[in-house]
Amino acid sequence: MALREIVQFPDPRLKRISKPVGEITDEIRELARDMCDVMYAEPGIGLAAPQLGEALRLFVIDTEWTEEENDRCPQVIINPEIVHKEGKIVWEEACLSVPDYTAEVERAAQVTLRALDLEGKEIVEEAEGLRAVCLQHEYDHLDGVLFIDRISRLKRSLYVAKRKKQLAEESEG
Ligand code: K1U
Ligand code: ZN
Repeated sequence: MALREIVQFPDPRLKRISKPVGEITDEIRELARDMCDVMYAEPGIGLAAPQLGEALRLFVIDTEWTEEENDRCPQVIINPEIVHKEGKIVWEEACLSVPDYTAEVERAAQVTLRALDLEGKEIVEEAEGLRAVCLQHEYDHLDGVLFIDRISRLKRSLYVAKRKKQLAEESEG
């Protein structure tokens, strides 16, 4: 089946605050499957529902995946809450919805996340390093926040100008 398209900056759907998932229905299971398919195809190490245009509080993550080993271990995270943050870490981030750009972002170095899995079972996870960074990046998507909202105003405006130029050139053909 065809892969779903990723919503890209500056699409206003990326700015919405997503709604909690109620019941875990077949539609939610299908959305989670679509999200994993897109994440591995890109490839990425995470993907949030708003990136496929769905304003729902769920994301998928696989920070262990590498192209060489292609060992898939996706985790579906539903209705997450970050219940503890500690320390600081700076990581060079990218985003599948923010084409052709990376920047250093400061985040909490360790987080504790509480969420539901696809079976509706509660998960509590303590994470650090890339895993902590990625959990916070994906969690931000659910609140309509992109990593470029967490960099300096100057860097963000330079990226916005570059992106506008890129889109104008694309529409000129
Ligand atoms: O949310 C997204 O758009 C996914 C994004 C997650 C992320 C990357 C880096 C830091 C924090 C969060 C990506 O996966 S971008 C692609 C990427 O980083 C990557 C892809 C393949 C292998 C390793 C990394
Ligand atoms: Zn992202």
